[in-house]
Amino acid sequence: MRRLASALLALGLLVAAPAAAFAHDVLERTNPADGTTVARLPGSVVLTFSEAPLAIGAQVVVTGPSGPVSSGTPTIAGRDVTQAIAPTAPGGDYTVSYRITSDDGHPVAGSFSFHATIGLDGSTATAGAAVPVKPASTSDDAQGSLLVPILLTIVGTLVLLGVGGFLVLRGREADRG
Ligand SMILES: [Cu+2]
Repeated sequence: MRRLASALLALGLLVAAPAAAFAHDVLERTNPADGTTVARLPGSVVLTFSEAPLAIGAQVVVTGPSGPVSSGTPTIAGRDVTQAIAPTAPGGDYTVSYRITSDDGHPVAGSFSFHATIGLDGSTATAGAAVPVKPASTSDDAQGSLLVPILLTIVGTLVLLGVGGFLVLRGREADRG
């Protein structure tokens, strides 16, 4: 009985292991973390995924007040994707956009933001120029989400006008008959 149980367990592990290895990789944490302020801009940003991404097609673009400051291509070590930042990068608001290939073959993309008080070049971020940090987003449908309520309002108004007109006409006919 015990043998059968361990045989079944081994079989279960054999079946489960590949399924787990081919799941969609999701971004678990970043350094610096999304929405945070760091005293000094680090020499690199680190993105940690739920599983090790594939070595192909990884892209990390770090953009600050002076434009893109990514230095070289990202390196993948296990679940960590590290992107170096150019030593000329100033202090200020930073957005990191990434695109990796999940170990199930699917592309995974998104972005996160942070603020660095002092840049790698030693410059201090000007207080007045601070732009509100926007939340991490994995989709580009911000405009679409505004368009839908507007369209619904227009359609709703047209339907109400149509129903209202129909009722008025029917009322008139009823009066005549
Ligand atoms: Cu997937």
